[in-house]
Amino acid sequence: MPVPSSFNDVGQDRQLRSFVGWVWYEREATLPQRWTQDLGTRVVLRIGSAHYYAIVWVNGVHVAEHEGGHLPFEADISKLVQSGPLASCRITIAINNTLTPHTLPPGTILYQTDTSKYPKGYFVQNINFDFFNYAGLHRPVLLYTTPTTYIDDITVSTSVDQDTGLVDYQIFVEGGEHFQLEVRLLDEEGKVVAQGTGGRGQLQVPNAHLWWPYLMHEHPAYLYSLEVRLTAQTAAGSVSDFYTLPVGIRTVAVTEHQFLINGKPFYFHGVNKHEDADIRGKGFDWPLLVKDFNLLRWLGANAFRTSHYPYAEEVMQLCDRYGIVVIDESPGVGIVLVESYSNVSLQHHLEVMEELVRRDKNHPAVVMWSVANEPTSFLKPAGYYFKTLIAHTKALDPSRPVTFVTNSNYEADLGVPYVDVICVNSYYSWYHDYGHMEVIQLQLATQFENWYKTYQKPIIQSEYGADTIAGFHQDPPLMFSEEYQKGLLEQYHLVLDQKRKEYVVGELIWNFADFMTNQSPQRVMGNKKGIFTRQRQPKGAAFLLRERYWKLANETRYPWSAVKLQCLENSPFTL
Ligand code: BDP
Repeated sequence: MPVPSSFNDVGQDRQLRSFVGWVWYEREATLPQRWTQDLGTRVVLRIGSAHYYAIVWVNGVHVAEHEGGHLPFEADISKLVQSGPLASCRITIAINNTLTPHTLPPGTILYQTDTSKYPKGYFVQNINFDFFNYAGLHRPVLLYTTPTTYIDDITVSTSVDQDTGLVDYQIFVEGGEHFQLEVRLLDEEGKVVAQGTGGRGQLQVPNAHLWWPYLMHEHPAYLYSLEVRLTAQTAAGSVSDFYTLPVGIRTVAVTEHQFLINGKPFYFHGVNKHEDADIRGKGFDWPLLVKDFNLLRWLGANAFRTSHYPYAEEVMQLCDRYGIVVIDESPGVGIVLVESYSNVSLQHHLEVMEELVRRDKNHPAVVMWSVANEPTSFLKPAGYYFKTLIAHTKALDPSRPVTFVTNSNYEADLGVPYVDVICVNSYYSWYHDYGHMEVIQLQLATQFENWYKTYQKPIIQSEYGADTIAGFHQDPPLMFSEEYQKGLLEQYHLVLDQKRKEYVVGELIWNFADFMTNQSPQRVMGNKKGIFTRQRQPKGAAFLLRERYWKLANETRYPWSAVKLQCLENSPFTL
């Protein structure tokens, strides 16, 4: 089985495609001698993503267990690989993809006991989310080393005082008490612009280049490098550890009707994505990732939401580098049953937010956390659940706003009182009044007005769209044709163009690309609401959005020149 990849689509075995239960991965690695002989070296096994519950052994010894499919975990395996003459290391990972009401995402196992219809022991995995439940080792599994005293974590937060950028840092060292820390901040030319010593402090950068989103500034996504050097005195002598962290200096703030980046109004015009592609499923793949970023830049998209779970770290790194703003979402999707609001579920959700914030806190591209998508937030226990979850996330990271994405009625929603920005999904003339595009404007305007009059908070249209089979044409438009998708989006845009002058701060299309789902009578080999096909080829709507996003970029950019941005091949703002 290749790693990284989902195991579902690489074989010809129908049972494996829909398998629910334990799968086993095993691999032998031969380690360099220094790793196994030098007791000043710490050897770590890091698993980028294992869907969903994982148990890990090294040379037959249990080293780690982890719940949740989308975030990394590690085990210090030094003792195991340094205990004998054996230089090899057998890594065994058992993974179980079963979802229960207390996992994230939640699910249920349904046993069918009617023996006239089903064989003995027959069960199915039920889920309340609309993407295929791919499983396996989706991201790289790595072995790496550090000294025994090492830099365990760094937290950076930035602010701006007039023209001076302020970089507050905190460095966490593990494995020893006797050490010195040196910190340097370098600009893009490699020039040292500030330096410090010790585990925490503030670096001041006069005339700082701010990190701006794509298309908002002439030089978007400016990244400094924070170099952290640790020198430690250990039993094995003096050792050093060194880490470089890209740092973008920027601020984020929310007012009653605006989302501000560096004090300027920011309008999200972008997409919702999925980690999904032919054959590899949710497996990480560089060519696919770079293609997606080229498409985003072609489109003039300045943002996306990691619907409906945390994406690979490499994705976040590219967002930092290209200035694509991210709403970073937890795997809290399909929280529907009342059992999924229990203390057990809440406790797990709090831990997932801790893992997510720890992993992504230093990315300038991340401007907001989303703790969930379309929960049944009108159920009674949802109020306490979201209050606690959002407060916890804010305590973990006071620098970013927090939201969850709702599709509940504005009067019934018990979670929205706690969010900073209201994110609303709606599918007018798709799941309701199908075929009737003429009702969209009225219904959408009413939606925005109701939410705003109740809460006076900025609103993002966090999903809207229509299933479209590439190559289906019909005029006047009928559902599933490319014309219908375009027509529906145009109706939304008419209202968005009015409301963005008031309090609507963003629009994210559902979805960037077609993606696989469970089989059902509503799905034709997956969800077809992509503006690109699953193979990343444009449908007609992609050209419509491209024109719109570049137009929006021209209207909303931070004015640095009179030159109009153009989505032409020779423009400096194209690829
Ligand atoms: C929304 C969900 C999204 C679905 C979409 C759809 O948030 O995951 O894929 O609807 O039905 O409700 O296409």
